Amino acid sequence: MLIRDKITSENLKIILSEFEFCGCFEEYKPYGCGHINDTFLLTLKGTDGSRIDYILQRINGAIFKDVPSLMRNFELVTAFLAKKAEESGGNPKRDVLNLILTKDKKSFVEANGEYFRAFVFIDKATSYQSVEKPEHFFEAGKAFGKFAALLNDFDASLLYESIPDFHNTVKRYQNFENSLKTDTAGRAEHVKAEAAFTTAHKGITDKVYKLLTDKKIPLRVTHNDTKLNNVMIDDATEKAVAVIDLDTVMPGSLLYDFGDSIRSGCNTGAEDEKDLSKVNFDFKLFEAYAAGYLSQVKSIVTDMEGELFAFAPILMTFECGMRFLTDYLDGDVYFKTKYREHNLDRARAQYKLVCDMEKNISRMRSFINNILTK
Ligand code: ADP
Ligand code: GN1
Ligand code: MG
Repeated sequence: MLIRDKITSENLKIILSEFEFCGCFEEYKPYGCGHINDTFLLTLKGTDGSRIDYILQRINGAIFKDVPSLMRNFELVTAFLAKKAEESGGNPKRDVLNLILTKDKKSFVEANGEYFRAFVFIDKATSYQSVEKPEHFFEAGKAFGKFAALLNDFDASLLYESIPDFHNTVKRYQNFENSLKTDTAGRAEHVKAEAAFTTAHKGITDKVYKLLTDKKIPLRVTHNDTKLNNVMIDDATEKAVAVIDLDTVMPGSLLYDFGDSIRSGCNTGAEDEKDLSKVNFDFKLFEAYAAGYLSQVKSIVTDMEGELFAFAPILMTFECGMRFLTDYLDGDVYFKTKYREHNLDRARAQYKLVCDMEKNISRMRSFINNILTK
């Protein structure tokens, strides 16, 4: 999917007149490194001349087909978390993503077939692309763990499933096989090694999925997109502030959430690193995240989930690599890409990380067991 970094002047006018922003429009510019939505930093000038920033997002309509239902999820989850923050003496204005409503109290604006939403800009905080300090990653673990623990008593039946089968690795594997066979973009020939790697890992794809469908591990309300840049870290205190990017809050598994954070944070290289010698699994960072995450979810984790925490990063890294590879085969229709081989580079980096994680599974297992049995 191509990066779209402009808003038509007609739509901008609609956005500015409908959302309850404070101040006069100054400018907007593309912001952040998300792969899905078009995110902008919108700057207004207050009546006293002060600068007021907002996050404005054009929701990816190709992926999210029912925006009103998606935004209903946002409203429910943010209201629930804000109440929890208030009850525990936290700051709901900063600990939770805050939606800007429209003048008629809606959480999104439709303008000529495009959907927009806006958030209070979380100031003096950073969303990191890679871990700069283990302490940050420990804090990210705590934040995503707390998120799951808080949502443990959220009624899952209230939620619309924004992307069905999101972490259904069995289905994701079938999609890969179909894309390889169909070869829409004529790229199958260039991915022989990656396709062989994928096929060789078919056996791991039903492990967690089957336990979930057999109800041997619980289906919970989870975030489902727990990569490092979906949590904001306060610049002064270096503690996590809010968990963001709530598009995929749906029924899921703690294993998916834990695994995806390890995938994104324990990579010594970038997600799209071309030089695979730079892509390795950082065990120290694994320890930091696991300690933070498990400190928050320990009391709700079942024995079987506990046993699978060391496998989850392998599964989620494999899933992500397979998704990038599938999108490459499909002609880059899902993830935003900056150049032709971008999804393939991403897939290769994920698969290199899978190999390195596989070598570390026993170490991961004993670290997790130590925490869970203490
Ligand atoms: P995507 O689904 O495309 O990943 P996100 O909701 O994660 O979109 O937003 C993309 C990026 O924008 C984030 O990684 C973060 O850097 C930034 N961002 C999103 N919401 C906020 C916010 N409320 N305050 C500050 N930065 C934000
Ligand atoms: C996407 O939206 P973003 O950039 O935080 C994707 C995740 C992938 C991730 C890989 C809704 O996350 O599932 O793991 O890219 N989100 C969606 O970087 O598909
Ligand atoms: Mg994001």
